[in-house]
Amino acid sequence: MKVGLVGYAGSGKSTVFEWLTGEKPDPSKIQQGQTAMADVPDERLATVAAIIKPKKTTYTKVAVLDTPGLMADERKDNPRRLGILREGNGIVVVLDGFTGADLADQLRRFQEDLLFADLEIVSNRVSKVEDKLKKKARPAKEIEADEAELALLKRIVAAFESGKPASALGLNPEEEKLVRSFQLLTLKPEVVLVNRGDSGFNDPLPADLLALAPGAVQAPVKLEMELAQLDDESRQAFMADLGLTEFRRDATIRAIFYGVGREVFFTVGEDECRTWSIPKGCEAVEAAGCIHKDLSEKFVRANVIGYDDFVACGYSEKEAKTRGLNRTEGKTYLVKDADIMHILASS
Ligand SMILES: Nc1nc2c(ncn2[C@@H]2O[C@H](COP(=O)(O)OP(=O)(O)OP(=O)(O)O)[C@@H](O)[C@H]2O)c(=O)[nH]1
Ligand SMILES: [Mg+2]
Repeated sequence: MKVGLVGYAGSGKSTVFEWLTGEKPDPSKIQQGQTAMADVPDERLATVAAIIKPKKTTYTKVAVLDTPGLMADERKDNPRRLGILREGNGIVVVLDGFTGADLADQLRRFQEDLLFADLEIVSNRVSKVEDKLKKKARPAKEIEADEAELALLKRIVAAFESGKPASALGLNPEEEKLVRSFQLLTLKPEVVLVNRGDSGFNDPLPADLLALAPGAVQAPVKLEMELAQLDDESRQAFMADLGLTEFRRDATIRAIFYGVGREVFFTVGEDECRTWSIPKGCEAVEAAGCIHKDLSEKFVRANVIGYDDFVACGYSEKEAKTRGLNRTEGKTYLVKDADIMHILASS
């Protein structure tokens, strides 16, 4: 699971990268992009671990990719810079919220750049398919497939030309499969993060920004990193002075994780308690595959306890069984966030 930090040059992507992952970006790798991992904090897992006291507690991680900033005025090189992002599962748009630049305007322009980069890819493909269709003596089946692809590509181009992202087309699974290899940026889930300076982080986000990105979040990223260097006493004094009630890093990682459409399930035991990253609402058999490919291939059933039931049973699987709250589910069971699961596979 990988998310790419994107935005205009100097919006604070590399600062956010360090804030989220704890790793300093290597300046020599700016052009090709660089990745580091961040734990996805989960208070529920912390509570479970405090009670069960396993030997090991493991939080699922998200890979964070720092990318070179886009030029606001010179668009020509932007599609190349955005190309680095294509393999990511989601996008975090970092907006400059510390120089007073208009936030909604930045986001609008940035989304146009994403469209522009996708348009270039889809238009190239349109030309290729059109050329193929000009060739004579090809099997009817191939022609049919090319015509279907071309019709879809043209629909996508029309959406781009009217300023709509590919995600607005509501592609069906078959259509998504056809365009999957293009890794369209405007099909990827997007989270907007406003990088605030030393003030303004408690102000509500502007309504015009929220109209474009209802789930947008904000944090004083650089300030938090500076405060983290201080001893406890000075930090608390500064935070009180500044009106910063808590660090927002953990909440931001969670907002990103859930914002790009992920959820977790839990495995619990004396050896290890752990969260596993899954696509929201996936089937049990797919969730099993997130632990190990074998578990999905040889899936037999899953024993599931809903998180709230687990809490109500005093975090005891035994108690859940006694009360009949430990359910047996099959392959197609739709996993819910924080379900406690035991996957059973054939040997
Ligand atoms: N005052 C202030 N400066 C910040 C803040 N966040 C980042 N900066 C500064 O802005 C400059 C750019 O920050 P970076 O994190 O390198 O921005 P970037 O988006 O990675 O830039 P490119 O990689 O060049 O696109 C640096 O000098 C940062 O120290 C902030 O909240 N307040
Ligand atoms: Mg940078």
